[in-house]
Amino acid sequence: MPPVAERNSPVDLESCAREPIHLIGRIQSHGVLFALSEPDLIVRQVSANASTLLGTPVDAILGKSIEAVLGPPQFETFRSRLRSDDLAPASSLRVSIGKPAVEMNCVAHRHDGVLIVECEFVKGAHWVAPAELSANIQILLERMERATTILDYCRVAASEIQRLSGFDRVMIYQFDPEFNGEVVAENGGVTEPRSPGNLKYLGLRFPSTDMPAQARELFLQNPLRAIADIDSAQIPITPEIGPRTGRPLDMRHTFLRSASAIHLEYLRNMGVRASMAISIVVKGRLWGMVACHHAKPWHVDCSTRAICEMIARNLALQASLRIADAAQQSQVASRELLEDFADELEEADGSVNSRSFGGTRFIELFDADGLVSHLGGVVALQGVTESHAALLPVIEKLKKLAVRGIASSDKLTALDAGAESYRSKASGALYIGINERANDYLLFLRRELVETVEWAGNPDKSVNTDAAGRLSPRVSFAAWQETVHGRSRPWSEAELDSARALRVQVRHLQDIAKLRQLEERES
Ligand code: BLA
Repeated sequence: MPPVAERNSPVDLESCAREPIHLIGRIQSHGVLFALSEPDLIVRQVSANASTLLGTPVDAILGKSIEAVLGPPQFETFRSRLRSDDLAPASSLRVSIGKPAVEMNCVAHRHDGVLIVECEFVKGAHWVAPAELSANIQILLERMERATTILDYCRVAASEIQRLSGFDRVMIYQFDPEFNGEVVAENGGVTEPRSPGNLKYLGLRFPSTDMPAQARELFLQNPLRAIADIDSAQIPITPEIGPRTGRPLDMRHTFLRSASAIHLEYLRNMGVRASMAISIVVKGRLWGMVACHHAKPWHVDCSTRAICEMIARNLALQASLRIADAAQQSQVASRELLEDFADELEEADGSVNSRSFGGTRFIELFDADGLVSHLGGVVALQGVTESHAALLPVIEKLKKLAVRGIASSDKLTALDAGAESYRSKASGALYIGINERANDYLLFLRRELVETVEWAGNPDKSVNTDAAGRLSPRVSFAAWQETVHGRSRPWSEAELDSARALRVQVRHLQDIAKLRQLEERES
């Protein structure tokens, strides 16, 4: 139990995020796991259920070659796969093992100096026959070709993953910058008994605490995770500490790993018995997740899982292309504007001052509502703004936060409580520090965007702590409305890029103007 000081406090959530889920030491019961040393291929750790499957005590499996488990012909095939380094999950090996012999799909990977071999039972698993699969892929490709927006792609991916995997409900949710997720596409979802008043999750937001930082990190490394039955037995790995490594088995890349108890309780509270989650990774960051739910135990075989993973990868690729496209378009627009701006100044007297930013074109470029410019000691206000004096505390904070002159916020009240008084006029700001010594800067402002957010359950009660300090996830996922005040539309990466370009341009123009003045003085 954590020390008293750590209980009932935000530290609880941090400690949740510190749970080493990759070292959980248990697997799900629809397979067996062997951890081998190389090159001798001796079993050093094994899941306890191997004993029932093989009809031998665990001690008789440990310390022997995996050849004793696979039998000589299968062992040869297995060994040649290892030599060819062909260990991709999609290339599973069908083996027949145990007494009596059962069919299993066998997948291997290397991690932390250990060769981990996972075999899962074929019987009882949902799979798609090759003929059906090719028809499905054709339909998928046609629908993807017709999709024009990221949202279209999400919808196609959700419905095709549902069709292939057979899950009751398939959702795509997208993370915001703080890793709260909003369900943007949903298919199915009418059979879950626990959520009768809440049959749809589409449009609902889930707080970042539902999937803590270490789970997100794990999902970057291992993009697909399936839980066949949240109530099935959890099988311990034995011995717990690897005799060669001296550490618990690192299971981050395994697919049989048991899930953290708190997450199993979360799924139980949602009325979910089986789940599959696939990461959508864009530019090395989790963009979103595919979340699949089933009201009964549901196990999807590895080849079908691999296809679902491919669909999620394709979605990620489409999302990154669209994001890159949008960034390029805004880059072109800002470059053109900056070129025109430089030409006009050239034709005038060449100096940059607060009047140079008159008109609405810069406000439009940054999709802002107002602009405060402070150049050469002169303040000019355009569009919707608050007085310069009232904005000064926020400006000072942004100056301190600025990286190479740029800082932004979509919640000014978080920087200065005084911003509450003018939040309807300015709730967000983009600060461009041109010249620190001269205290020259531009401050673009955005108005408050009052938003009604529907959460899946009250986000302030996303975690409960009982008298003993034990954490548990929330029980209700019913839609819970929150009106968000004091926020503006967020500043996009492309807008921050434009801000950097504008800063470079204005500094350059100021340098030229200075040189000119010097030349004029000398001549
Ligand atoms: C894991 N939480 C997850 C995963 C998802 C979510 C997708 C990983 C996938 C999985 O193993 O199923 C969250 N699932 C969702 C959301 C939806 C969904 C948002 O279906 C919406 C539709 N969870 C909590 C709290 C904690 C917590 C309070 O609610 C901790 C204090 C922890 N979530 C938690 C942990 C994991 C997790 C530890 C990792 C589970 C594991 O893989 O061992």
